Amino acid sequence: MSAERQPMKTTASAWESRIEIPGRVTFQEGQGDLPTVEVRTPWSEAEIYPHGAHVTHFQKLTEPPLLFLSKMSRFEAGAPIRGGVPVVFPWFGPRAGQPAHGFARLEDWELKEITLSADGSSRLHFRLPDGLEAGDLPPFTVDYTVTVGEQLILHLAVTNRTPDRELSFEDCLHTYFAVGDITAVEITGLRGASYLDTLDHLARKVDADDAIRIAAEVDRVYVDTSATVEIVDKAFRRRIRVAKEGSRSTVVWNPWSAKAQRLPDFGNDEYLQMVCVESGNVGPNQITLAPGQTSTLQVTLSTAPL
Ligand code: TA6
Repeated sequence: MSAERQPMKTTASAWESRIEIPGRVTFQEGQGDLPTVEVRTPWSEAEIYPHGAHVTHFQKLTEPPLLFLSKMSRFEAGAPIRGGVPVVFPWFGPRAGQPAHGFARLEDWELKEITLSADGSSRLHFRLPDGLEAGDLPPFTVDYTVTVGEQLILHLAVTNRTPDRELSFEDCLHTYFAVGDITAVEITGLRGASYLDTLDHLARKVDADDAIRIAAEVDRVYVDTSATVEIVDKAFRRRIRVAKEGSRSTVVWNPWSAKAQRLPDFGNDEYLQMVCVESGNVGPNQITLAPGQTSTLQVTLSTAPL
């Protein structure tokens, strides 16, 4: 065991026995009596629900929360949490007779390991349970690690466990960011990129603007882009950097007022305090893995004062 890392293995039973690392990683009862893992570091704090391996909170000690979480969110088995970072797998968007954005965010993931680093950051490794009712999908493994420190680093790895079949899927870290006032936000990094406009029958368009400014519902799937995106939040005087690896799609979404009122788990005015900038591989960027192959998607979230 290197001085740098003091890996501590937790298993499901360990979960029940509440193995904790006082002051750094503790187990609490969250909303809806769902269990949560609370993480504290010298720079930040975070909260993760094994329900969906869902990061619901990340906040640097000197800033407002980085992630938006709806006050109307449900916290119950079989329902997605509204806000934070929903893990979208194995499909993105609606699917007849199936949960929107796939089943991964509805399952209870197993906390496999907690790794403490000497610098004070902590890494939590979750795994989607095997043997899920996944329709015609061949056997796969999904591992998700959340590293909490001065940054929030999310890493999703999908492995095709078959010896003879391809595995095709979409994945996305559907991140809800907290902003002070959506009308004073600019989103940069996507100029010149093509996007599918969900509000216009998925028409393919090119973003010619130097920044995205939101004054109505926006729901765009940018394709074939690995660009880093920045959210410039003039109200919170903060710049949020969304850097990604292993992702060819970026989704930008704000429901605006009419859709916000139609969402039962979303406050009517909450659209003013959030924007989704989601990193993944969706639509034409879906992933196909050969037998035994693994794909990884990593998102690094950092902030700086404006
Ligand atoms: O973020 C893009 C999107 O697909 C939007 O169309 C909207 O449906 C949003 O996801 C929220 O989806 P959800 O299933 O979490 O309500």
